[in-house]
Amino acid sequence: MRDPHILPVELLESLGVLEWGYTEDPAPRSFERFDRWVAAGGHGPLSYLSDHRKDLRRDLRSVYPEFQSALVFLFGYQPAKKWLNENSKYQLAAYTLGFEGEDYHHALKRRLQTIEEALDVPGLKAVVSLDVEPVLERDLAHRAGLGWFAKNSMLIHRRHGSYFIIGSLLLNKKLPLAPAALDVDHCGQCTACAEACPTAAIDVETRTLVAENCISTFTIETFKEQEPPAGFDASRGEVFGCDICQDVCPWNRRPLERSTGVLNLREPFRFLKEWLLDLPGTELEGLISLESNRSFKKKFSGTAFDRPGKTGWLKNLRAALRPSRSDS
Ligand code: B12
Ligand code: SF4
Ligand code: SF4
Repeated sequence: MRDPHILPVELLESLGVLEWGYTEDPAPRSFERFDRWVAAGGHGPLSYLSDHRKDLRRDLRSVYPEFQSALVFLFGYQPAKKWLNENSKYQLAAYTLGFEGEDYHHALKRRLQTIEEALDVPGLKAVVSLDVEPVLERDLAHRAGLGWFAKNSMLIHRRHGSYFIIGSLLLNKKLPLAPAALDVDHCGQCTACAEACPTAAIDVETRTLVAENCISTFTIETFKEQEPPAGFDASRGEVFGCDICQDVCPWNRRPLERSTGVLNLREPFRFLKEWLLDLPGTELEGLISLESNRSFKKKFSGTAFDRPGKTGWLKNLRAALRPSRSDS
């Protein structure tokens, strides 16, 4: 953590910020790579990457015309990851529980707004970038000196690994901060992530994914009944998201060792433990079947889990609990 004059260290720590960086560069280094990936169909069913929003990613000024600089923050969720490793029957992406059970789009937006309020700069305006804006956020974090583009396609930070969400404030003014030193590759000869990916979704040459093959796409972004990607049967039974290529990454070992492993769910999200973590899978499938679409949405509203809806969840559970699995 640095420069306590711009942002107090205690405030950032209390908001779960692992590290932060600064850049004045509006243009991603990797737009051409992204463009080639889309042209080759790498985005698969993720049409929000290929429609009119694709070219908006070329320059941050198409998202925020007054852009002069950005503050980029890494919000960690290692405690939830460690807790899940030690306690869960299910394979859930840990980010889902990492922000007290609340959908990070809500929880971290508030935290970014708190940071914005703490910035004591006359005339400063800020726009939040948090996942859904047409911004190449890994590239933005890279330009802010926060890590390298790894073979599993994650942005990895040398000290903090990759279990973090990237959230940014796009600003209308420059701040008195030095430009960041850009990180270089630290994957070396390792290919553990590509070897561990059960659905062969990782292209180590381009460091991108075939999104259609990724279990995360199947379990989070696919809302209708459909077959899982080939190889899913060899996975660990992921019911929502997938952390396999991060779990095997050596850069995540130390950050997890340093972490507390405490799962902190606040009201009204405590029911998540009872529903998702304590029940055997077949009972969960039965419970979800009994809910109407509307009551399912209502129950999970405000969490990460309402995105695929009831149909999407039943599809996930059926795929994950096929007879070959023993974890139900
Ligand atoms: C679409 C999307 C997905 C898709 C596609 C993922 C993918 N890898 O492309 C799916 C649904 C599969 C997905 C899954 C996940 N996602 Co996602 N996703 C996004 C989203 C919305 C866009 C990503 C995108 O544009 N992908 C297209 C690829 C081509 O672009 P890219 O990922 O930026 O990759 C660039 C670099 O790899 C670079 N590059 C590669 N090699 C080199 C070499 C050099 C020299 C250079 C300069 C550049 C370079 O070029 C690429 C193009 O810019 C971002 C949020 C955002 N707005 O950016 C979150 C985001 C990438 N996701 C995130 C997370 C947490 C996940 C999951 C871990 C969730 C889970 N547990 O299930 C998984 C991880 C899967 C994985 N291994 O990537 C985080 C990643 C944080 C991090 N540490 O990197 C993000 C940034 C959200 C956030 N705000 O924090 N995701
Ligand atoms: S998230 Fe899972 S399915 Fe997707 S690339 Fe990583 S290991 Fe493969
Ligand atoms: S597992 Fe190895 S190759 Fe994959 S991202 Fe981590 S260090 Fe890089």
